Amino acid sequence: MKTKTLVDPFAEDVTKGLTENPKSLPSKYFYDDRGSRIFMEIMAMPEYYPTGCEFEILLQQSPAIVNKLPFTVPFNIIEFGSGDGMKTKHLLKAFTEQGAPFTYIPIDISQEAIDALEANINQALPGIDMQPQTGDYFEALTGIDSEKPALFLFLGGNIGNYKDADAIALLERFHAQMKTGDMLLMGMDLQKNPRIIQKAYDDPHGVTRAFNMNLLTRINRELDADINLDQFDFYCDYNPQSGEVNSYLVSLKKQHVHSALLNTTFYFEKDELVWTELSKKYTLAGISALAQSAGFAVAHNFMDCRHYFTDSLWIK
Ligand code: AVI
Repeated sequence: MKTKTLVDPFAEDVTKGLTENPKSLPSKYFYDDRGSRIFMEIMAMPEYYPTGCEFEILLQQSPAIVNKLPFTVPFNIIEFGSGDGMKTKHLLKAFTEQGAPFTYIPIDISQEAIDALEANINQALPGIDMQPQTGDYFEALTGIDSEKPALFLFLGGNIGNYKDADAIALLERFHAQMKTGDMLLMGMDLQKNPRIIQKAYDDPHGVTRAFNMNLLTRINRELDADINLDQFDFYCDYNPQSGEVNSYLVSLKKQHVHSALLNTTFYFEKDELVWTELSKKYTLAGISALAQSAGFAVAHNFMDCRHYFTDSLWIK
């Protein structure tokens, strides 16, 4: 039988998450190739409003965002988790039209995403000064000209997937990389009618369900496990008082599953939950408080017409 020492972070995190009480699996593991494709399907669903809202903000308000920036000398636009750049191109177009002297530095863990981004941006804005980086956000920053003022971008609402303490820790790391006067544009989902939020995550097409179940498929494939997907369900719940969507996998019976690669058996009670994701929704007051606790001040909130989502501009 194949066995594996615990040097692989996925193996370590799965082992920890499925032996702890309560059980959990980190949502960052949703995004293998299949998971990334399912996430694209989520973003295309009418019920999943955040993507369309942020698209509207950047399409319609990029000139206003550009006007809020104080930079007069050449500056960097550094984007964390840029993906394929389809939204950001509207912002870059507004900068280009104003003759702003910038270098665009997109950073993404996925080479596939960076390749798509380069093709998209080169086609939409030929001649743009672009220095794409693949890999870890903070490692990628070490090679960048840090003398220039910078606008940092963290779009898409990704901050909502971090627990409060982890969000502050991440924002503090951004803060430590920034100079006084540098700015950060943060995509953040806002609290709204709870039914709208519930439907975006507990979608009627079963796409978010497939996104969560794919974690079990990934464990089967990468850790040589024998999980029967029919014995698990997906459940998610928006709590309008806390502003949190929490997602879970639910064991439908008392069962155990075995990973041959880890040489480990994991035990589940009937109806036991495995927490898979937090997706936090903010109030404007909560956004100010979060900014402040990481050392920033909110300069402006750029919201879509329904006030569902904000691209919140912060200054160090
Ligand atoms: C990537 N992130 C901002 C998404 C969200 O809305 O929390 C991930 C997601 N999970 C379920 N649907 C979408």
